[in-house]
Amino acid sequence: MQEKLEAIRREIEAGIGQANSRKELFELKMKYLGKTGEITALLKGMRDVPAEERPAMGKLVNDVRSWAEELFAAREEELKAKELSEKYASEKLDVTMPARFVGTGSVHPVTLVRRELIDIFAGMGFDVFEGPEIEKDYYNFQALNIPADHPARDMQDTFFITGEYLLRSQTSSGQIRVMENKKPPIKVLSPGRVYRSDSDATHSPMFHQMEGLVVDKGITLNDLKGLLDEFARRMFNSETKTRLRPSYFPFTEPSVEVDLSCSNCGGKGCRICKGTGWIEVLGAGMVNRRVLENCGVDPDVYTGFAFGMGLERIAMIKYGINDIRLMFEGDVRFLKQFKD
Ligand code: 2NM
Repeated sequence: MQEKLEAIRREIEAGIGQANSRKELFELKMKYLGKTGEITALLKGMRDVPAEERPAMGKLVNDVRSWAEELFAAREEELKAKELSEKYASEKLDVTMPARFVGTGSVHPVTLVRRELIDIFAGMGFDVFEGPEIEKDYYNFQALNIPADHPARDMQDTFFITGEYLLRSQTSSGQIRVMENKKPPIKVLSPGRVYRSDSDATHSPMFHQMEGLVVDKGITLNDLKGLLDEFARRMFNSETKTRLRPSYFPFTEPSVEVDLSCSNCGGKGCRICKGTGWIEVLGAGMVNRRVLENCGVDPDVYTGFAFGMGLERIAMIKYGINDIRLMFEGDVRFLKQFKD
């Protein structure tokens, strides 16, 4: 028995240094101290030892078992510390390393223009209302006094979905909804996507508009002119002038085209304004009394003005972009030139 115990001691002493992971150590421990381990077997064998020898023999085996348990526990601690320090070494972080570049993207020019316009008009007391893009013929045309034989109502110009529904060709359709639902005073701005069957360097089948509408007692064309002057100064620079030219829209009477003095050359004439010193930027006018009537607003009590502009066009003027298609192609080399 003594010899057997000595052999076990030597085996454990030799093996424990070889166990280089906690898993290997556990396996070795089980070989001696596990349920079917060699030391466990010797303890179980005590039953067959004569009673008078049992205490002395039991002590010998128990001593080896305690010795082994302590040895395994000590080695376990050693390996734990070793594994932890290896883990720390492999996860070491050099906080002085240069950071990886994170691309931040940029804001689309149309978004920049929309935000700026909303800022300017909200500062003048306008609410923002965005109507539906899929609109009824009634709101897009009929209510706006656009007659049945008007060219805009042609399938060649407007995307019809059914006989009754279409993709709105102007955001004024949403303003009709505002006038139907709210009593004046009304001061509303309607930004949004509009659709027209048209495509070349200056026209896109989908583009963005921003229309404004003011209705109250005693509103005149002079109020429109004053508002546009202020808008021009805020959007471009304090020297920017406005010029109204007579025009025609079915939904306004009188109607005007609004030119702004060229902010690029200050009105002297350049590439941007094609030498004229003026750039046509928006359409406007006094809301036609038939449109007011259609919305339940009494034209003998209330008057109003409205204006509309294309955001892509404003962006083209402001940033000197010569082809509208650049704004829909998503080419990052183009887009990243615009920053907040
Ligand atoms: C324009 C030009 C002139 C306009 C008219 C209306 C409404 F709903 F009041 F009738 N909203 N917007 C209008 C007037 C739009 O865009 C070139």
